[in-house]
Amino acid sequence: MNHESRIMNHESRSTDYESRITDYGSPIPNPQSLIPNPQSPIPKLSIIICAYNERRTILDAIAQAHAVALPDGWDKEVIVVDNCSTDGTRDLLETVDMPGVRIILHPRNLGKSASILTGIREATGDYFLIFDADLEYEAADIPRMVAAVTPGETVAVFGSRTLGGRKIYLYAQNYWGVRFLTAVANLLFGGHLTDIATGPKLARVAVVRSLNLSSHEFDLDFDLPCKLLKNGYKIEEIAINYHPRSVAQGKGLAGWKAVRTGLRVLWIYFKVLIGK
Ligand SMILES: Nc1nc2c(ncn2[C@@H]2O[C@H](COP(=O)(O)OP(=O)(O)OP(=O)(O)O)[C@@H](O)[C@H]2O)c(=O)[nH]1
Ligand SMILES: [Mg+2]
Repeated sequence: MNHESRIMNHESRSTDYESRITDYGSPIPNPQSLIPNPQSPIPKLSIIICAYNERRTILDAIAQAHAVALPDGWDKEVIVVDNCSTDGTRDLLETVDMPGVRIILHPRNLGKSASILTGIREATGDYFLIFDADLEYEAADIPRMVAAVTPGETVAVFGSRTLGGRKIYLYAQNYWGVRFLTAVANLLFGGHLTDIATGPKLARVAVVRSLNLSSHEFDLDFDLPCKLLKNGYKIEEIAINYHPRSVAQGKGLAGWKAVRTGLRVLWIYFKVLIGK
């Protein structure tokens, strides 16, 4: 495959791109990306891999997502969004040449939410699934999540790390923090979630494009479930595996940063509650 068609460097058309990033819901230059196979009887999954300085795992993550065998009748594509990595991840991405794998390069670091929004905008699938590049989650769980989808009916399936009473966190602070934030969201928006902060979130592209989601830092991970619930959509959950990395291995969400994130999440809930 031609290299240029595989790797989309948005620097070259940054005006288009940045306006799409900051102004979700505005006219999108690529109209095809708005219509996820409306006539196709075959449902398609867009696996979105967001990466920021993931040199250690990025190639494995892409290979695993590419190799995933979905349930019968499902098609798939892989969209990798590099968030302006500076650790050599980009050099590795230059070497990726697999059918059905697209690489998108952000011109500067825009936060994880913006990367997910880029993936959703570029998706040609009916559903998308977020798969973290640091391999804290397992690609083997992707077909199990897809198996829970009834195409056209299901809106969202989240992978839960705590369903069934499991405690597979390394740090108690993270476990209780997520339990607390999940309980507050359920209370405010009428959900029955067990793990709002989970990485692997699968949802219907057309529905999510209509939600006007925040592109700030990690907001989308919380903004998405709150807005789905507030709009009356059901979120299903299935138990998934999780291999949390330690602070020594690069875990960012620990200590005061985790506390600050928790407070920000409560602020996101408040904004969704008052309709912002
Ligand atoms: N931290 C961070 N991650 C990003 C960014 N853009 C994309 N990502 C990717 O988003 C995914 C989740 O980010 P993580 O930093 O692992 O978030 P997390 O799992 O909640 O936190 P950790 O405990 O640090 O693993 C990873 O694959 C990142 O590479 C960014 O701007 N910052
Ligand atoms: Mg992680």
